[in-house]
Amino acid sequence: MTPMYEFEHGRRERAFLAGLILPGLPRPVVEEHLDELERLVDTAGAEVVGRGVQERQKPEPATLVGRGFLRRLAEQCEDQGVDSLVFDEDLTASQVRNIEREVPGSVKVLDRAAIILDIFAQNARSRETQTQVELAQLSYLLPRLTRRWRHLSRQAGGIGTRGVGETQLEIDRRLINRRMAQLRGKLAVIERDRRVRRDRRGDLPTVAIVGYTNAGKSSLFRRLTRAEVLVEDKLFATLDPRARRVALGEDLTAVLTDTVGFIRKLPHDLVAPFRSTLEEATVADLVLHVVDASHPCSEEHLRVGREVLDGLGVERERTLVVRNKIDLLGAGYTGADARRLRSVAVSAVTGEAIADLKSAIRTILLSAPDVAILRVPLEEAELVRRAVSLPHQLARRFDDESVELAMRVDPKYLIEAGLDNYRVDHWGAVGEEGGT
Ligand SMILES: Nc1nc2c(ncn2[C@@H]2O[C@H](COP(=O)(O)OP(=O)(O)OP(=O)(O)O)[C@@H](O)[C@H]2O)c(=O)[nH]1
Ligand SMILES: [Mg+2]
Repeated sequence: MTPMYEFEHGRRERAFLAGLILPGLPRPVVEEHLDELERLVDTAGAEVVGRGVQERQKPEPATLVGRGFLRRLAEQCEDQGVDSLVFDEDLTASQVRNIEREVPGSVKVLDRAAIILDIFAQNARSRETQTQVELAQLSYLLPRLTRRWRHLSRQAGGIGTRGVGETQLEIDRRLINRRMAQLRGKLAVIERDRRVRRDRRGDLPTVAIVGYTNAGKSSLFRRLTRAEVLVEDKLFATLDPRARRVALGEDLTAVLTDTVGFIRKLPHDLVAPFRSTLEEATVADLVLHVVDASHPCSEEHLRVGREVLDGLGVERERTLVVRNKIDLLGAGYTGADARRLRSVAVSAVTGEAIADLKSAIRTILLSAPDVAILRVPLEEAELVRRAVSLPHQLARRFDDESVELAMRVDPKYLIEAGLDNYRVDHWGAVGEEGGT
């Protein structure tokens, strides 16, 4: 896949950004969104030379922004030698066509989704991610291809050439559809392999790290597992999910997964191929929803993440919010947020409160509704033998008098084994609190 932005003679492409202020969407918020778009464009490899915002009651159906404003944008493009005009809103196929007519012929008209796809294409490493990205690109391209061909055939003179254009269009569409079917087939195979791999992890509990792009997911993954993974001050640095074991004290090990980041206005056809990546979150015993607490839009980031998780069917009870980057918050930060329900405040970079996070993860994993905790006196040798041979054990530890076990087990097996009376409420009755 060729990146959208190419360097010719060391010159960076020049981009101009455009946004819309609508009722309920005040200017500071729109400016924040454009800041984010600027980071996206920069990550994609182009230089942002300016931006313009228009205030309107509602979007103009044909061109998104008003005619007069569009003319001013066109002038800016002309004056500043702009290569691409990037809108923060999603553009429909016909909006792109209408805007293209108003701006200089050399200017590409793009939207946020096009930029995100471009970054994805540049950052995809594994076969699976490359397949997903290509699929997303083609489904983005398909409706726009229609438009471009119509556009071209009209330029070539309408009557006479129209048929040619349409024929070519049909061929291209057929090719793209065939390619998309192939890619879907390939993904089905890859996904099955992944499921098999996941099953081999056995009974270890799984924890998935999700959150807005650049929140510090990979940093946290690295901090918790001591694995060397790519951490970059870039959007969508991580596209390929990776899993690794993490010790949560001496008696409990979990499998931790790092995942692709979320972003606002991520179009759905783009998300679909990534669902399988995020499937790690849907099957995880616990989802760590990481947010950059130092970011001015951290609440919006949380909301976007929450919406994606809701869409994936991840219940709130299975989520722990991790407010990251607290080292960047001023001295006035008291840590009060940390006591909010199901939320922990940490710094992945300094390591502050990472031990608290680990013990919160432990507590949640071991107190899940489907986990039973047993404490059996060692002198009951037969019961101990039965208890330790039950399947799906998560954690186990001893002291001189008893053994403590945490397992996912149907209560009826405990009754059958005569172990029901040995259930206790909490993990940690034996010996001292596990070293975290
Ligand atoms: N000061 C500070 N910086 C952090 C912290 N955690 C992460 N960062 C920085 O934030 C940037 C993004 O970190 P990553 O770990 O790559 O973020 P990510 O969520 O994996 O990002 P994507 O994979 O791109 O979605 C990097 O520059 C990190 O060094 C933190 O606790 N404190
Ligand atoms: Mg990452």
